Amino acid sequence: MSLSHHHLNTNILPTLSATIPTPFPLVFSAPIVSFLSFIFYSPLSLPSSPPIFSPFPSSLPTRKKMATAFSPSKFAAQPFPLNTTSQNNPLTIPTTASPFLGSTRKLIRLSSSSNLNIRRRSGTVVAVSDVVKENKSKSTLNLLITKEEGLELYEDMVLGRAFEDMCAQMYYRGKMFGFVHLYNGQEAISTGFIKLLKQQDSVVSTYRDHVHALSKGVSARAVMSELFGKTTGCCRGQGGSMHMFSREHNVLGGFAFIGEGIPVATGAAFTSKYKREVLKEADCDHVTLAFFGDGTCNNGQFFECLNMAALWKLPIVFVVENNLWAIGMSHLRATSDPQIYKKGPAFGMPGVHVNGMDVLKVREVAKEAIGRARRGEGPTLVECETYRFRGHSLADPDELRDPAEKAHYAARDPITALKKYLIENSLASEADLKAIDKKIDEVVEEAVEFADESPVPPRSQLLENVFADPKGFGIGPDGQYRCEDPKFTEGTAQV
Ligand SMILES: Cc1ncc(C[n+]2csc(CCOP(=O)(O)OP(=O)(O)O)c2C)c(N)n1
Ligand SMILES: [Mg+2]
Repeated sequence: MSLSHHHLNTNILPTLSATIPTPFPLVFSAPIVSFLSFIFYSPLSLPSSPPIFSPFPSSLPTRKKMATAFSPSKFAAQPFPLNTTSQNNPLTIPTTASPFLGSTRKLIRLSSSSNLNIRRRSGTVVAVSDVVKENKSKSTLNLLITKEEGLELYEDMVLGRAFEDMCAQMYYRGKMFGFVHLYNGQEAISTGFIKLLKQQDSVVSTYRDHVHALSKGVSARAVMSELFGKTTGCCRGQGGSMHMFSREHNVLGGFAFIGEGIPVATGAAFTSKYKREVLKEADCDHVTLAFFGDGTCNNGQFFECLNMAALWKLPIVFVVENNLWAIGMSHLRATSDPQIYKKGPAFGMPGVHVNGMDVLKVREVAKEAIGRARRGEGPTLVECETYRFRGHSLADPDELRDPAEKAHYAARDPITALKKYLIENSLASEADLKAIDKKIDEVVEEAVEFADESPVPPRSQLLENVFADPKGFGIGPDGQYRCEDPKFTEGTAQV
């Protein structure tokens, strides 16, 4: 039976901590995290001055040429000689024209009135690049994917989109508390990468994590219930939107503090290598993917982890989801060299730029990078140029970004693009795709129904897993602190 969302009771979700005296900060409880997040995330705290779309109208450098193939092997073997110049560096690849950030160039010129001088690094770009060539051939022999693969990618992207469109509805109906950040528009990245992984491989995400969890196989029910704060959620309702976690699927967390997940991912990759090389578990070839945004790349943890990953040749792929904005801060305005992929070669690993609105191109690059990690050849930095179709979070009215820019990227919707490819290449019919849309609608409806009917966590769960030594903390079913119970002898933590 399909649930009519118009009839959902919007008042059944009390914020647990609101009714309970809390003598200590509940570091990991969803409401408090949400509160902290509010301080960080609130669009209300942004300066009220009009947005400056870009500070540098005409001073962008002449675009360099980019290489025509992703060729990480060029980076795998030899170290960079210290005295190598860009002329004689064997790793320097002549570059060809690329659409990189060029997509916004016109808009930048149009909308910018500021005239800041931007000092740019000169010299040849030392980087491999995207340009997984589009195959124009109609022959099925030369297609980038099989029919089955195409349908799987389509289904996963539609799941991500439909699931989150539903999240927006539920959020505005008061079913979710805290902040909720959607991934609309960026689905090609999650799908293009994660659908190539094995169960044992790990994924680390940010607060924009629902779709990564879904792509990795966490059920729509478990993710929706987590968003609803219910016991059936993948963190038993204790994590909420920004903290998806699944041990079974090796989703090692969504992280609310930017850059926080990158060291965790680096540690997971280190674990794989340690198991294989030190503990001699020969079949341990697990790969870790770390997803994070463009703004996060200006954070120190990014650089530290790139260094360690390259130094120890860890099986990790750093996937930058460059949606050109960090809340209301333009990437071009905040970053000394906006071409993030170029930072890979600075640490001795390949850096690749790819059109993140094209799932097939993302997938081709992902195959190379994941394969490289699995073969023990070390890390790769992949920058996916993308765009979020909604505000930073559902609390953001999204008034800062230029409508022309939004329209520009809306026309590149990755789902529409894949649909077109599948139909034009006779890999799927309209009817095939409609059937998938319908199936996903049902999955999402059912997930909402399930989440809505699931129980809220008991009060006693509120302080679980918060303190290293749980003795003395926790609230019993009677609402009293367990430590005040004379019979209290055991800890309260249960996982
Ligand atoms: C350490 C830290 N500093 C600041 C913030 C506040 N903050 C939340 S999101 C965000 C922008 C991140 O932008 P980006 O990395 O591009 O990711 P996107 O939201 O675009 O996916 C910032 C600065 C935070 N969460 N953590
Ligand atoms: Mg961003």
